[in-house]
Amino acid sequence: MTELDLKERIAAGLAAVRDRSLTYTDAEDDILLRQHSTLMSPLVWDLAHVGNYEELWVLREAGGITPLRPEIDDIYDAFKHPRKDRPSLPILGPREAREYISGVRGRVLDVLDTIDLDAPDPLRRAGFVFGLVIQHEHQHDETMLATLQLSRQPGLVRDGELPPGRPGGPEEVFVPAGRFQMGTGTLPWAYDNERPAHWVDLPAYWIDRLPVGNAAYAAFIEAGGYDDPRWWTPEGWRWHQESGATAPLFWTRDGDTWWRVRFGRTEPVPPDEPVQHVSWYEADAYARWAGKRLPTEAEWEKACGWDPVAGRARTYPWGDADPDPGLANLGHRAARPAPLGAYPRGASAYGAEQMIGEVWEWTGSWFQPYPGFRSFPYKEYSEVFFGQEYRVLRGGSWAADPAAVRTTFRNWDYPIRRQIFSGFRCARSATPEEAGAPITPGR
Ligand code: AVJ
Ligand code: FE
Repeated sequence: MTELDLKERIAAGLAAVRDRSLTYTDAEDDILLRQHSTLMSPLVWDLAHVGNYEELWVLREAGGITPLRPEIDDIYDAFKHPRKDRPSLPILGPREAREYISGVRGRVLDVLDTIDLDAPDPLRRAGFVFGLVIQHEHQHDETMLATLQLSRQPGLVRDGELPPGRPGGPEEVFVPAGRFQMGTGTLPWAYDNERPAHWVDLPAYWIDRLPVGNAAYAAFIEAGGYDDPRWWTPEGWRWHQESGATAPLFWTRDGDTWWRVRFGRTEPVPPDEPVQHVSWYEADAYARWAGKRLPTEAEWEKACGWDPVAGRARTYPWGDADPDPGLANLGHRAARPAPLGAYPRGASAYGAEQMIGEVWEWTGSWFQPYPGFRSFPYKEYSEVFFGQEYRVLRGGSWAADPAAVRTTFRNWDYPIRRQIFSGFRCARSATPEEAGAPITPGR
């Protein structure tokens, strides 16, 4: 790609994400200023925060431009103020926020015009800093969608069409033992936590071909899954007792029928859709009940992206081609996951489907650095979250934009969280007989 093409791609990416943010905040002031849940910021905080982040990284760090409004930096520093405290901050109102972010954006486009994207400086090289702010804004847009879902206000979020499901097919696919390359050293806009690429050797395992669906999850509930401590870790059982959770968030039962609230409207729970709004503890308990476990992060990534014939990692399960509407449910095409089996063309080399899009999939792994990790461009993106507090989620949800989703992309959250678009699939280790006699993937 020439530098000019790259600049055009960046400009288009910036315009698209801003369009998205403005759509989600095209609501009355009260909706934007209110705190719909103590878990979330007021929507207008997210809106000005993405502009402030853009100012910090593109204008000041890369562009060398003096601060436009240094007095507001503190308000939009996510580390200084937890979400629950943000409504009491002197945040910009909706009109002021829109003016501020559009002022920043105008200058960002000026910087883009003149900047040298071939510069050796890693912030500029290949437009990294622009990729950073585009992905950051998309991530906040997904957060805004979670806030809008929690608001239970109808009419604020666009719905749409999705391909039909494909019933049947094997439950699991087989991944033979062997080394694969995890993470990336080449994707120019990858975050620091995806680097460096490194070899990981895994024993053979099975992984579900599809995410766990609502019908399967309802069967776990019917079978008394929430009443049996055998399926839960001690912390999970404590969370279940304290929270009183007995179904995914936003589900209610009426006789034999499960209903859910989706963006302010109540509808029957579709049996063939991936389950979403479950905590890590619920995913982990379900997997144990099913006689399986959650995949490790490495197992998830190998099943998603490794091409054993070519001996290289793919950017997406299907290859390196950009996502399209026939390959994966991304970018808020409709405000829900697609039915199970909807994307046969999107299958991975091992035959796993719907690994990208649909729901963020909980893995069994803590959010930890890869060997040789180096924080870039700042510690507060990833490094301060490493440890045994956050579980990794993979794959991206229907609400994630293609710009911020790929085989190597890592997300993380507390194991109790379920306002995010979280689901899961299960895995299990192969028996010695299975491991010794490779079975071809079931497709
Ligand atoms: C990677 C989704 C956990 O939302 O806290 C946004 C992304 N980092 N602003 C978050 C992020 C800084 C982050 N997650
Ligand atoms: Fe942020």
